Order: sequence, then structure tokens, then C-alpha cells
Amino acid sequence: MAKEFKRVITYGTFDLLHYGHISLLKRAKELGDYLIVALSTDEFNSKMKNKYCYFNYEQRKNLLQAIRYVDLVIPEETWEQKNTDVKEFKIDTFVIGDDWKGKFDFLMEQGVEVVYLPRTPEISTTQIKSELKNGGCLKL
Ligand code: C2G
Repeated sequence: MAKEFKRVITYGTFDLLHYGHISLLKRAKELGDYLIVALSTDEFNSKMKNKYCYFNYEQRKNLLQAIRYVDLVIPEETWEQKNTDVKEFKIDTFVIGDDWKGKFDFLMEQGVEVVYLPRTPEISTTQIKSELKNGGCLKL
């Protein structure tokens, strides 16, 4: 019996790309055969997530496309698009860090497996920014 080709999707801002992001993407890809990243646009970040990125959408997209685990990058422009994305891209599994635990369980109603993966501790874009502001390298 041919192995089913599994499609995985995840969403995020991925600013100041760091090893916590890479770990999430690696583990997401391990859950299937094809990984789509819905990357928050600059407008979605500022209007809906109150996030102001160091790198703009195109720069963040280029960084993600250089990662071996990532097969496709699409824009994330609304909270609601997840419902249509999973249909349009025939998604089998939705993955995100467990800081969102429970928030996207509604996708299960569309037959999508929802997986919350443990975040990588000690690293965050916010922390990187504040450490650098204090003039130091990242001291863990
Ligand atoms: N992440 C992680 N460990 C960290 C930091 C981030 O596992 N130390 C994960 C997050 O849980 C998320 C992904 O990396 O799954 C991207 O992180 P963010 O860019 O902070 O994503 P976020 O702003 O939470 O966007 O619609 C969903 C949102 O767009 C998610």
C-alpha cells in the first residue's frame, strides 16, 4: 500500500529567525512530507498581533525559503484564513507551538490533526532584542 503523502501547515511571524523556530519547523516537517509555512505579513503583524518586525515580510520569507524543512511559504493575512487554507492546500496536520495550546482545536472539525509542540525554552525574539539593546551577546 502506497504511503499517504501528508501535508503539514504552520503559522507564525518568524522574525529574527532563531534555533527555536528551526526546531519547530524541523519537528513539523517530521510529521509529514510537505510543510507549508503561513508567514504573518507586516500588516497582519502590526494590525492584529501588535508585532513590529526587524525584518520585513520579503526578508522573512527569503529566510524561511532557505530552510530545508520548508516547502512553501504563503502569506498569513487574517486569523480566519486557517479554515480555508486547510481546505485549499489539502492539509492533514496543523502544527504550532504549545503557547497556542487549545486555540486552534476547531480545525479538528475539518478532519485536520492539530498538534501543539513544546516551545524551545530560553529563546525568543523579544529576548534577543532586549539582550542586544543592553549591548551584550545573548547570555543564556
Ligand atoms: N517557537 C518555539 N520556540 C520558541 C519561539 C517560537 O517553538 N522559543 C515557535 C512558536 O510556538 C510558533 C513558531 O515558533 O509555533 C513561530 O513563532 P512566532 O513567530 O512567535 O509565532 P506567533 O507570533 O506565535 O504566530 O496564527 C498563528 C500566529 O501567526 C502564530
